[in-house]
Amino acid sequence: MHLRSLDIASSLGVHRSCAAARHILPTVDSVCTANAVLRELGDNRPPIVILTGAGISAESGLMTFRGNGGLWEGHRVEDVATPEAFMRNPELVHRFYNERRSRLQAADVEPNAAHMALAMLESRWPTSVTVITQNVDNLHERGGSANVIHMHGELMKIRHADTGEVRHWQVDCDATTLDGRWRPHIVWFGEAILEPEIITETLRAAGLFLCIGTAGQVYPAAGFVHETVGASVEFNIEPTAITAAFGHSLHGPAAATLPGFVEALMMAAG
Ligand code: BJW
Repeated sequence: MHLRSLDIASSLGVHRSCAAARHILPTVDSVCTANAVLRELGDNRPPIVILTGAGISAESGLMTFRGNGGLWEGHRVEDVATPEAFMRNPELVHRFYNERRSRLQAADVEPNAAHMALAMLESRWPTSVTVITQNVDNLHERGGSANVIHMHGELMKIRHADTGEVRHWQVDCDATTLDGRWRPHIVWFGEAILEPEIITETLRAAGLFLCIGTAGQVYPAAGFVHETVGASVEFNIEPTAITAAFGHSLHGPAAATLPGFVEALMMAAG
């Protein structure tokens, strides 16, 4: 193990070699990976961009899309989350989002240790930290992150189908809401993602790309790893469709793997 790895590992209470402790202390892998990334960065502390997906919110009690059969009331997400599905059956699509909006406001749904770790990183890293999330929940903001781009929209907002006006919305929405022309503020398949120019600029400026809890099956997000240069780490409970594109992978629940990784980065940042 590199000398600096030993320093950071022991100060975090990790005393075994990375290989020996891999199956005993999950945080050892996190610290080893952070140290490998720090070696790649050298003395640089470049802007960090973080792509998150449904997996980061799984431990907060929100369902992922493609796990457990990936079905919602017998529908694939691809069949519910399209403009055509909304035109065909607005009640079904509104119900899909109403149930998720309601669930997001349940007392037991709270940001987890992974959301908190990213907020801490943003407050301590010497250059910018940007979260680009595919998630429509608000757990990054509730966890303390301020620099968040919601590329697929937000559950707690609705949008006017004709004017594009966006409003904060906490209760159910359906064809009788206001003037009856409101839809979830969500990017469905076949629709353009939000903030594409800012996302492209942010990816180009980054020197470290972290990708957390996404299956890597939905584009353009799944291609972001190819738009960055520099170090990259994927955090997921299992290998994904895009694992091979990353310099490093950490397998395990994000709430277990991310805090130790972030802690080691922050210690190096001083
Ligand atoms: C854990 C964990 C734990 C579990 N810890 N990990 C190129 C090639 C082919 C197709 C396309 C292409 N480019 C575009 C397309 C078409 C399409 C697309 O990608 N189709 C695919 C099916 C192939 N893309 C689009 O249509 C996009 N728009 C677009 O490209 O527009 C072009 C355009 C330009 C200009 C004008 C007009 C058009 C839009 C995509 C919109 C996606 N929308 C959805 C639903 C809406 C939001 C919502 O309801 O919430 O977004 S689909 C759904 O998938 C949702 C998610 O944000 C998205 C990604 O899912 P995610 O996050 O990866 O979740 P899961 O469940 O799949 O995976 C969870 C992962 O977590 C797993 O890997 C687990 O292992 C892991 N995990 N617990 C760590 N504790």
